[in-house]
Amino acid sequence: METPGPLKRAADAVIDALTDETSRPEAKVPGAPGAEPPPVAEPTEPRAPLPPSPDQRAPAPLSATGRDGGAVDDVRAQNGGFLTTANGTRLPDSDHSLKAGPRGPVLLQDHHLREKITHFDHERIPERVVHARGAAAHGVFRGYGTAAGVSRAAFLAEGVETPVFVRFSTVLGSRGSADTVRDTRGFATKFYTAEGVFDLVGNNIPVFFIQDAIKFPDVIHAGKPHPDREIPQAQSAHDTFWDFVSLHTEATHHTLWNMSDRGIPRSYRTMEGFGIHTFRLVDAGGATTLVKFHWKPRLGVHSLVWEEAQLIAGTDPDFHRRDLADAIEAGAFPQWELGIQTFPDTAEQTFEGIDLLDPTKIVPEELAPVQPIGLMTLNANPTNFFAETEQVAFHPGHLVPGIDVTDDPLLAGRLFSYLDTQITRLGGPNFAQIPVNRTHAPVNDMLRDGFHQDAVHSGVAPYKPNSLDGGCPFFAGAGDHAFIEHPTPIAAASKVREAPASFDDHFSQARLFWLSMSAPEREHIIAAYTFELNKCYHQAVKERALLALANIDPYLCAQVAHGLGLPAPQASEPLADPAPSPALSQLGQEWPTEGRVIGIVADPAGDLAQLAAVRRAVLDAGLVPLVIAPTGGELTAEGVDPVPVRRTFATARSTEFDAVLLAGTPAPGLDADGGRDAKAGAPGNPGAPVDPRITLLLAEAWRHAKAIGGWGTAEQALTAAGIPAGAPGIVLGGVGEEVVDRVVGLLAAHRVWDRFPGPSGSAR
Ligand code: HDE
Repeated sequence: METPGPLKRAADAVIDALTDETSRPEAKVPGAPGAEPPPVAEPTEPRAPLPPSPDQRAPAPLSATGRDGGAVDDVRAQNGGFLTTANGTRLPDSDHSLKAGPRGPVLLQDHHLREKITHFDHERIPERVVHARGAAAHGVFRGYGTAAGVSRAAFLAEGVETPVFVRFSTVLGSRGSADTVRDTRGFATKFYTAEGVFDLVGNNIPVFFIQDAIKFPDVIHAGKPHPDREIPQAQSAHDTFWDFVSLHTEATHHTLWNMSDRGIPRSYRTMEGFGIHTFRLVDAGGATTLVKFHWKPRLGVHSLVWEEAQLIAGTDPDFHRRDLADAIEAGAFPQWELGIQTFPDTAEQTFEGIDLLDPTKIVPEELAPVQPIGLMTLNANPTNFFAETEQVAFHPGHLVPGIDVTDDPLLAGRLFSYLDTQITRLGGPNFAQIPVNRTHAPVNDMLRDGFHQDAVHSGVAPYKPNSLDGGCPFFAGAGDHAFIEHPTPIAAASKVREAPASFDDHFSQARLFWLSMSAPEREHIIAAYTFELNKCYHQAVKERALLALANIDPYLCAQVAHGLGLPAPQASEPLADPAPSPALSQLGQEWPTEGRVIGIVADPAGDLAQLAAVRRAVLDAGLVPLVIAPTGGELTAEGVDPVPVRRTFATARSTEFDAVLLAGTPAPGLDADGGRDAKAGAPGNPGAPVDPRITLLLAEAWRHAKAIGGWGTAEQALTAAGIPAGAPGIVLGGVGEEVVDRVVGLLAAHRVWDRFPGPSGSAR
């Protein structure tokens, strides 16, 4: 199991492109489409297709049965310089149907027209019933070897590098919905191991709404748009969702996580991932350990604030997918450590009184620390969204020797569902042969035929036992890397439709989560519940939702009740008294900042040499600088390299930036009139000393607790936006590069939390 060549080649290509700033000086500012800059005039000289961008990679060029035939990476890409039919016949024209004379009629014999239109008519496949909206990346997982004592899985051994494909997603929205909605996020990883594919199909929240898979259609029907008007899209802020979760109180813990900042991540790169269920690891000697899987982002856990999330849903609905692709293109490869919490595999399957088969429960990290077992680096973007991100098919039943499942009733249903759903979505039973789904291990499966069969099977005996094909294929034993289900004992029982009594505790861990939050995080939770429930029409639904809150915390309940204009009910059962888990809070540490975006507001009349130096300092710190100026193009001055403008005052919005720098105070641009750009204020606005779009940008950055830096005349712009120069997270200085240093330092804590005082005035 050596590092496959394509992984390193792709990573090297990105790094070369980044370091070769003579050929692509703007390579560190991501987002340009295409592998090379296009000419203004339409190219007419036939040439081979352009290569993919250096940041992109396609699935490994293996056969449908997992064989490496030494094919080149782009063996499946478009080929040849001329337009052809699907069968490779060259075409002279694709703009005119074949007609009887220029005015028609169109002739039925036009096979090119029919092929083009027919294929187009069938371009769509059903979107996923849940998790339809997503984005993905290629990468590599490197085992630390620290799991060797608990699992025989070969890919977890020290130094083994395994290619991975990861798809992040929202749950409720359709394929075209906005990225930043309040929702749980999917975090699904396909490991192409030498022992077969292992899929870890997890979420960014460690608990689930329901304890039994049979209720999954119910919770999803409640969360999806109402069946009569098909609204609202990608939202939980509506009556059917709250009707269900308030009647079904086992959803309380997950709902609380959704209403917390975890429901609106800043980036896929800043999300934790969780396997949720307890899994059973098996070591080389057959000994078992129960575990929960965790992905820990190297950049820390970081979220949006709700107003940002709402603004972005309008200004950049692709915010998360853009962020992931841009970071990888810029060489800021996101990384996560895979970790496990381990528990003895006892007959009770509990740990410290927590039922390990109940997927609405966590085990606090303070009770069972997360032990790192490997590092995942996402280092290449997909080459084709449909072929890879849309067609990838995950399945919790894709297991490898050393990783087995437990009897969590939620997991049991998933082991059926994921295989089943692909048959409709991907049009038949052969989806494992789609390039992105192909295993990197040899396949000899005796499964035959079916729609879209890509393998060309040989032999005459796809059955066992046989003698006609020499008895092949043969059964594998434990020594041949076979997946052998662990013979877990099952206690004598009767058939019942019941849950264990421990599954009845619906509130104690919701309270644990609440008590673990800092003051600003609690305020965000109160605001989220108040927002969502105020969007409901039915009084009964709101009253019922308040009953669940009363069982979490009286302050939370009273504040939300106040916002709804309703009385706060009393708890229906005694409040639990759990020890808080500090690991659940997003505050209190510092994290790396690479790949974060800094907006630099340029004053075209200001010191451009200093602006260019600041831009360079931001790049050197591994962040992405986007210069904002009154118009597009370049800012030029005698003796200074031209500074490319990436956003104008009309197109920039604060939500795109993690921090803002002010290179002085820009006067209003020519278009700073509400008649043309409503952001500038009322039409006919006589104008101010500062462009009003910049005042708005600063005011938003201020209330979203972002660091703001400036030099030269910058203080004037701050004053216009009502921001005190000495306030937390405001950095003014004489030298731009020093300001950059201090602003990047502030970004390490993600936000300037002191700007979110709790009602008591304390920020924490
Ligand atoms: Fe899924 N889920 N799920 N789910 N799920 C699907 O499979 C399902 C659950 C998760 O990027 C579907 O291929 C049932 C928990 C992710 O392609 C479907 C139940 C967790 C993704 C399905 C659950 C997840 C899915 C839809 C209740 C976290 C996206 C399309 C027992 C541990 C994967 C598809 C991707 C997708 C069924 C609950 C995570 C219908 C029946 C719990 C990340 O098969």
